[in-house]
Amino acid sequence: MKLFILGWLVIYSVFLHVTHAEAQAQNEQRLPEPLIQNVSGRDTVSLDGQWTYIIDPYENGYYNHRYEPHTHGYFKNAKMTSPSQLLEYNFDTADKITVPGDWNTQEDHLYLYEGTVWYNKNFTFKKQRDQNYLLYFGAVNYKAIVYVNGNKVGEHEGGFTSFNFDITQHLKDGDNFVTVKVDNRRERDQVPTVNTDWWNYGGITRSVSIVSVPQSYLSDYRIQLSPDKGNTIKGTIVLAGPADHKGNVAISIPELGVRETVKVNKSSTTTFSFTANPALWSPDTPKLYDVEISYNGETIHDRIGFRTIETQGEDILLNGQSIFLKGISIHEESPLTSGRAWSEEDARTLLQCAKELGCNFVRLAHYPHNEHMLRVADEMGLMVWSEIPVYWTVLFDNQMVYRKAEQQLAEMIHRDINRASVIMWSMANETPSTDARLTFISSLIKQARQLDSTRLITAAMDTQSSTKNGILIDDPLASEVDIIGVNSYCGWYVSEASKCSGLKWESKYQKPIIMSELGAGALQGLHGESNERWTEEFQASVYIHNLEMVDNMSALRGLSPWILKDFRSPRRPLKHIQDFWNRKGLVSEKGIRKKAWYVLRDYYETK
Ligand code: GCB
Repeated sequence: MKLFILGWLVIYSVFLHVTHAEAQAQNEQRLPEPLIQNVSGRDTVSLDGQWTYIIDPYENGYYNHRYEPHTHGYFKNAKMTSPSQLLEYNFDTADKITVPGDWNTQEDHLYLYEGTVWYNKNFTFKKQRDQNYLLYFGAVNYKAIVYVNGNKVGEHEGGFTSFNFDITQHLKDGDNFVTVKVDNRRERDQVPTVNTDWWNYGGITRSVSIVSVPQSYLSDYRIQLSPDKGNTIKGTIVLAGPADHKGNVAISIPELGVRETVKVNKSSTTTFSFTANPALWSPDTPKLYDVEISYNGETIHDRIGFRTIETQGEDILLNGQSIFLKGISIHEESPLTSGRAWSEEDARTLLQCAKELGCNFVRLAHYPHNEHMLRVADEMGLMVWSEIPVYWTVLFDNQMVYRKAEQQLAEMIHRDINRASVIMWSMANETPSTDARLTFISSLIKQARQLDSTRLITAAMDTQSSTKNGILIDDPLASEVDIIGVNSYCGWYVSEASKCSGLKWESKYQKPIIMSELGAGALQGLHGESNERWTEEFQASVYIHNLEMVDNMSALRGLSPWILKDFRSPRRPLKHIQDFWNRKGLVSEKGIRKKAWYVLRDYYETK
């Protein structure tokens, strides 16, 4: 009997092993190809518009087929194990949804939905000989698994960064279909983790396109002013593709009389430098140059500004001159629809609003925003703080989580490396001061400096100590960054507004400080005394006293109060006041200015 049981145990464990191996092969993660630079300056076919979708809270379309590698999901025409599944889940009868766009604000029944939704798009295509095709997503929140004509082409995790897959072998002349499994469930081991103060908008939230490139193609480039030598432009070009790299890359900047040729060799990365005297980019003169880069039959157009940014003691120097950052924090939420912002019009409206406030700086919180925001900021002359969602309590002692954060950091830096507006990369927001967190964020900083040594590093911290007279900045993380970001809610979460003006701030570190958050909530249109919470007067009073307070901080070189516009947040349920909106906006969700708007605008006029 004992032998019999043992025999079964052996057989069962072999079975388990095989099943596990099959599942692993099946789930094999195909990671995106290296991110392609400047999609909007290339030859593309847009897949934006109407897609069909199926809501799948139980992941039926995925897990029912999890052991058959080629029959994932609900695709029409795919070989299915169960015909009944095919009948029930045919995309032909499915409803339509717009891409780009979050699902929450498009369909009432998806307002609070968190889970899987399958997206499908049918399209016709004509392939050109000797071209390669990359399927590019601006962003999908949070996890995407992508199929072309029923074949899995890859997956991506992280809701705010771009990714692309080479789909050349799966794309056909004539009818094609792309299917995407989108899952926005919050999990403890994600970046961000389960707890945030913003809406978890799900869906294909940014544009989708097919980019056509030659067999050997220019996948990435960076062109910028050398930080140490004023009249030198330097850069890197990165080639990719199945064919051999040979020939020249031509770089021209007609307005500067630049026509350079860079010889490529078999290796994929080449650096170059040349002399030029560009007019420098700054908020007052946001000069951008047309840049043309050609290689192997492809010509890419870009508009690039040239400037330097550095710190010296407690100063931030833009083009060698000390500058004060008059900023505001912004969430990527549309001023037009109150859903996730993605369009150029959204970007123009949000950033124009910041300009009218008197800003020369914006903090794009709390994750990388869509590319329009950076390109419009370049054009309008707004300096940018760009950040990854290492927010609150991500699992700092988990290596997988670290890799996720590092991946998002690399994707953020890659995409926006040529934007003059971006002057600093932020690693984290309000993280608890522990050893694990210090190791985690210090490693991110090291990585960021390796990827881009030309920009400043920051992090927003709320971990200061109290002293007899006020507050001491002593978080060890502050010693790792170039600019110390401080979030402080004097008069709202702590203390009373009138007591804030007298608070004395000290810092252990000789570095520039940005007050990266301050603020208070107010329901636009609600009026009362300045000590009545939720009134516009209360919010204005908090601003008045906090601005007096920051004026006494000797190392203060900028601020980005919280926040431009009221934004949706499930953490804000207070009936008739919040109704799931964080009310700390200087304008309401409809764009109506509150009293505090004018307080900050007047303050910036004097700066
Ligand atoms: C913070 C967070 C921000 C919140 C804000 C608030 O400190 O960084 O994400 O939305 O406070 O309104 O409480």
